[in-house]
Amino acid sequence: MILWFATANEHKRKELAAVLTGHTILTPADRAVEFDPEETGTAFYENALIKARALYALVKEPVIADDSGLCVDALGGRPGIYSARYGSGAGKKLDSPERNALLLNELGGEKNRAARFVCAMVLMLSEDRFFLVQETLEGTIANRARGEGGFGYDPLLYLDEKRCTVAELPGDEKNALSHRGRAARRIAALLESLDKTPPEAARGNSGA
Ligand code: ITT
Repeated sequence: MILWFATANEHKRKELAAVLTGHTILTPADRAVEFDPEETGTAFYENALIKARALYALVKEPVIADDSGLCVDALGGRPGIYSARYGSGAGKKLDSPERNALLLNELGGEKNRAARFVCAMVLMLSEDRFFLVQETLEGTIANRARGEGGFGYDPLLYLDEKRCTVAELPGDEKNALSHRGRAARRIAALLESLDKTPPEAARGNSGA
């Protein structure tokens, strides 16, 4: 199936495509579709729905959207939905290493380093028909950034069971346990179950 992915983030696209094999993933940039919706929601799922609705309105084909970020308990859940914009504003835009340095600095010597990645993912099949999942990856904030893999805050989230940060994991291992990998596998299963739904049942017509 052709699935539009409402993102400008190539890392997200790679991670999603690795799970949704057998489907064609298209992003707005692939077809020069102008797409930059304002993320005005106050929760991940709201922003995921905003992105899905905005792209569906443009392409009228099935859309997936992902809103995600890092939530740090000792920072009251920040940067959370503002993860991509953390430390930015007034014409200033930080890159990932700068955001990571800022977060480490803000957290300082805090003992409670519990944190998690969150991914809200929406599959929108029509304006009124959509599915929403939200998954997490739990860890702790490392004392320093470590690892070259992944993207964003991956060098900061340390996984006890793996004894390394997410950025130190090979890509397929990240997907096997990550917030996005988990959400994408739920969407993949959903797509498969929809494929198996006979059209009569999908129309609510049992034929009786
Ligand atoms: P789109 O809105 O175009 O999808 P974006 O990068 O702006 O791209 P978000 O608004 O969802 O996406 O912001 C997510 C930010 O959270 C992202 O830029 C990273 O900084 C961080 N993030 C999300 N998933 C991550 C992951 O798997 N590993 C590391 N950081 C992640």
